[in-house]
Amino acid sequence: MCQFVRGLNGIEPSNPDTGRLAPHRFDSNTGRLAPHRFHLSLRDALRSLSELCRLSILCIVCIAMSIGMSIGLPIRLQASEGSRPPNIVFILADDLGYGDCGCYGQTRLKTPNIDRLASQGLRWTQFYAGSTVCAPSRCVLMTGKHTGRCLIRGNSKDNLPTDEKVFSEVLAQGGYKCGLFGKWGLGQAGSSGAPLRKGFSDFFGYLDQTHAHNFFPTFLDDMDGRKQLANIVPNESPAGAGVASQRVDDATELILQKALAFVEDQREAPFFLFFSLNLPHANNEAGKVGTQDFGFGNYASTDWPDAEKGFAHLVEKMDAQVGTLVDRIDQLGLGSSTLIFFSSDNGPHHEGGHSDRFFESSGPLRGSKRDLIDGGIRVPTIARWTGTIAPSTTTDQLGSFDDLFPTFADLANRASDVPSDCTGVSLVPTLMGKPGEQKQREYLYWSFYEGGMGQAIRTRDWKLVEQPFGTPARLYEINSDLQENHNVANRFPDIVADLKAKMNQAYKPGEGPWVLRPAKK
Ligand SMILES: [Ca+2]
Repeated sequence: MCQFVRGLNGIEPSNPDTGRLAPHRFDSNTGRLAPHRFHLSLRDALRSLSELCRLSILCIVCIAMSIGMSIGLPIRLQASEGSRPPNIVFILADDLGYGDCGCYGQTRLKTPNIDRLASQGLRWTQFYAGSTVCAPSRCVLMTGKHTGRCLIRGNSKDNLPTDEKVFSEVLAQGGYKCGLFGKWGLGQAGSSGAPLRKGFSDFFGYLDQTHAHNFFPTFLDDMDGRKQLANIVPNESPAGAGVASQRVDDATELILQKALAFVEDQREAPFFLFFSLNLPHANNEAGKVGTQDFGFGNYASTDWPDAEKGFAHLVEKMDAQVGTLVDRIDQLGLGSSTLIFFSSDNGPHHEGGHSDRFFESSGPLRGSKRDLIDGGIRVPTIARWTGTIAPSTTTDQLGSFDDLFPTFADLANRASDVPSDCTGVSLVPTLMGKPGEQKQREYLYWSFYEGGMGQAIRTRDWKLVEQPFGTPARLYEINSDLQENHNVANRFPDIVADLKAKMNQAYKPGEGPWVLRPAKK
């Protein structure tokens, strides 16, 4: 299409040897149109007629595509078979609630960059994280298996084993250059789960998730091992957690700079960038001042408690980093060849002195991190792909982190590499604005192994929650009862029995501590 437009403008001469269009001249000897040539041979005439037909068809195609793009119709340009697959940028916030962003109804916390991303793309209203805490959510994301099947089902120092396939491996096998910048949490240094053994060629950040609590650590890891930073952290844990007494190197900014450099270095191969923020998570080791490592930013003059000013600035900092990354992608002219997917790994925290109620971080939902009601697991989620995903659109299509392995593999033309025990489905039809082609899952499922443990299941219309595990399950008409306040289990015993059967089907006991057990009385 570009060649045609350039030819029409006369910027680039046409040349039949290169297969480029010749809109001005049709003389195959010169490669130029000869409008005043009256004595054509039969062969020349047929060739000219053929060129005209080809030109007409391309004209129609170009006009149709231009009209489609101008009115925002989603057109699958990059993911079609045989074309170069899109770059994929996955931005993952840490503990960002469903109601923390302006585009999801927040009024006091300002998130202009995330809101802009939503205005340029598709905003999900019913997208779910893999779990209600960090590590299992990321395990679901990377392996495409929900927490009734995946290996790492709680915050731990477990390492993904060699034979546990993650989607970055599939993308790498498909020719993608994969970079991880930020928080990992699925494999310690030198282990089978380390990023470089999971498809990533580039890494800079935190391997251990408690290390990632610390915004000013004494070290970060990259491909070659530890990189010392100038911060001083008294009583630092072996993993690197703690509270800095001297803050010199802001890890979040160092990580952002590495991510930007990774994007700029990409010229040939398609790339996958996993920008895994540790914002707006609190520094839990800092206790009641765990949101205040960066001060208060533009919220310093508010009359809010310091913990809330600090939290607001963590969100502000996260949003600014998202904006910087997206702007760089656009400045490099990669907007139309890059899917940017933004989400959060679980619901809002109430740590570091912060209350998730202060800003109503769960929005219209109830609950927060560690809950299996929707406030703990339904997360803000946006997909932008300039020229392919229609701007300013929303979808109520159910989606979950285990859908992203098949989605990204599908985009990379590697759908056949999705493991047979993946519990998700490709969401590419939804991204492409073709809801009628979207395969629907029978249910989404979560199990949780902290405290009283629990499990939950979601279908299109229903949500069944058994938390603590072993207590009577509560049934909610989730679409009309977003707060999950009205337990209708007694009115619909057949629905409860059906969903309980599906829970039993979904859950298989895991290894080690990942076994559901009723709390001891
Ligand atoms: Ca988290």
